[in-house]
Amino acid sequence: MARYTGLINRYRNRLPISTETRIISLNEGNTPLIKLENIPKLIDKDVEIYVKYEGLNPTGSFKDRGMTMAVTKAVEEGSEAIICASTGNTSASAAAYAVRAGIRAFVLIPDGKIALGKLAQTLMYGAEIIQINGNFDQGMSLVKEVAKHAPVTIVNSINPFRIEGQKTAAFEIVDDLGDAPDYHCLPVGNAGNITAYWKGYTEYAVDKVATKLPVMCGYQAAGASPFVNGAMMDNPETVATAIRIGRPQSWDFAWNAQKESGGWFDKFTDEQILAAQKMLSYHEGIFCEPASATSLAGALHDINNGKIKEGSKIVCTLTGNGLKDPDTAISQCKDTHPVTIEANLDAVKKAILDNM
Ligand code: AN7
Repeated sequence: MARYTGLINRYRNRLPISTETRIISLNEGNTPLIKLENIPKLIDKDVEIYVKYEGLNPTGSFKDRGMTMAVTKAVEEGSEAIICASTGNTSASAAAYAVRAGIRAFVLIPDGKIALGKLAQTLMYGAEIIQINGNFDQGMSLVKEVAKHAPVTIVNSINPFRIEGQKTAAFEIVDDLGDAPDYHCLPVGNAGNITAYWKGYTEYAVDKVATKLPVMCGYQAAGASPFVNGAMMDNPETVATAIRIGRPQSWDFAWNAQKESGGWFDKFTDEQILAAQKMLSYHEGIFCEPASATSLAGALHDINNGKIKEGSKIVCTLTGNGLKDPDTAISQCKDTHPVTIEANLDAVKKAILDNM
């Protein structure tokens, strides 16, 4: 058994890899599946909710699962540069894995619309950052065009190896729970992740590792909700910049996951998304970025209205770490200003006793 070095080694018999392949890894995957203890009591419902905390991947998001595979295969095929369009997390992940591999990374990002932490990472990993006066969808179409004219491998989720890597999140959940959950809730932007989870759950069911398949619930931001509208859209807008996407690349795959699983799409306002983000940090000690909280916002909504049945086991994917977007977090806590006091015992004692 090879020394454990990330998800490719763990699941190598289910991935398109050979014994000769040089694996580009940062020990991604194996993220915690955390059972919520306080929120089910707060909502007074008989449900088991688990969160798959993908913010603990090496660059702080689920993108690392797909990137270890995509960059491994790009290097195997002799590629010397990768490229992606990104709302932030893909660019950070691509940049890190490119460094690891010793190849170049070019990333197109919407100017001023990516969270601070993601920009900081991408700069520190030394990627070639190309900011465009446009949104993710425009960046994506430019990337597809330019890849025809320059020797660069696209590592967005239209690269099938991205989906292969990301399907391992479903394997880990089944391996942890002993079977598939009843419902799987996740935020949907480009829809690569919902596609990947469905592929993973399906493969495990076909091989009888799992006895059932979950109902897939895809949740979007109200201002960026092409699946809920049933049509692609221009000018998507949401505070959850990670999912500020109007023209999802995995359109057909995601509809397939919804139909085959008997699931659904729904949308939530920025206020609802931020309330779910705060609830999770405030009541469970789990800090995710705004887009990620869309999965919990949706789950709670559908538990309340009975679409998700009581007695069920639900998994929500928390796609990215809360530290990715400090600006949005701090602006939500305007009413909880830290106190500043004199540096002496009496003042500290008073500050504590006044608050007990
Ligand atoms: C935190 O980084 O598209 O539905 O360019 O960063 O698979 O696109 C990010 C997407 C959810 C949506 N949560 O996943 C990018 C990018 C977070 C994300 C999504 C993203 P998909």
